[in-house]
Amino acid sequence: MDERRLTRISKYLARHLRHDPQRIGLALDAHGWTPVDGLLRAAAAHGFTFTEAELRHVVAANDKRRYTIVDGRIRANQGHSVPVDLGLPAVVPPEVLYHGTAGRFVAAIEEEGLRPMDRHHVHLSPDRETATRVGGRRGVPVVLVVAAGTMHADGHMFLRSANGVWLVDHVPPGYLRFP
Ligand code: HQG
Repeated sequence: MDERRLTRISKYLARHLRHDPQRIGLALDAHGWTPVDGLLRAAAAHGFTFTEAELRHVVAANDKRRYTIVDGRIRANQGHSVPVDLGLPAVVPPEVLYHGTAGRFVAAIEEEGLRPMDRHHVHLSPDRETATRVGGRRGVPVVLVVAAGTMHADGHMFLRSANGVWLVDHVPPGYLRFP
């Protein structure tokens, strides 16, 4: 499959499995799952037709493993704005994690810490390289170092998504190191 079609299907999945299932009349269950055949039908009925083989290829080839298919159902692994309970276990984080942002947000983050904004959680990366990529989506990347070990010791709960993104409710400014 050509790269452009792959990306188009992946972005279509992000939109409808994370943010706006209702736009194509899709229902997600409490844990974010929806039947694959229903998704294919709903997409086709709303003007975008792709096959189950293409869908499976996108899920398998996705650079960030954003989606999982199990038993004929599909869900996004993280990044939702609609309320879903991913049922992720709390895990002990490494001593430091990273957050990539853009320079123009830094002043507000120094003031308020990291907030989830439109998502359920603040997303943290396991390494600088990933954080730089995440921050680069929004401008010149700035990488913040998060004292995850100390946060955890202080009682903050950390979750890890199926594709290795760390999730937390909020990072108060005292746990952040700015460059
Ligand atoms: C910033 C992608 C002002 C925050 C990535 C970020 C990630 C604040 C933006 C995933 C703030 C929110 C998530 C505050 C945070 N004041 N700005 N107090 N607190 N921000 O997209 O982390 O490709 O919701 O720094 O790889 O950029 O979708 O979060 O710049 O894993 O799979 O507000 O999205 O994954 O932006 O990215 P986002 P994010 P996917």
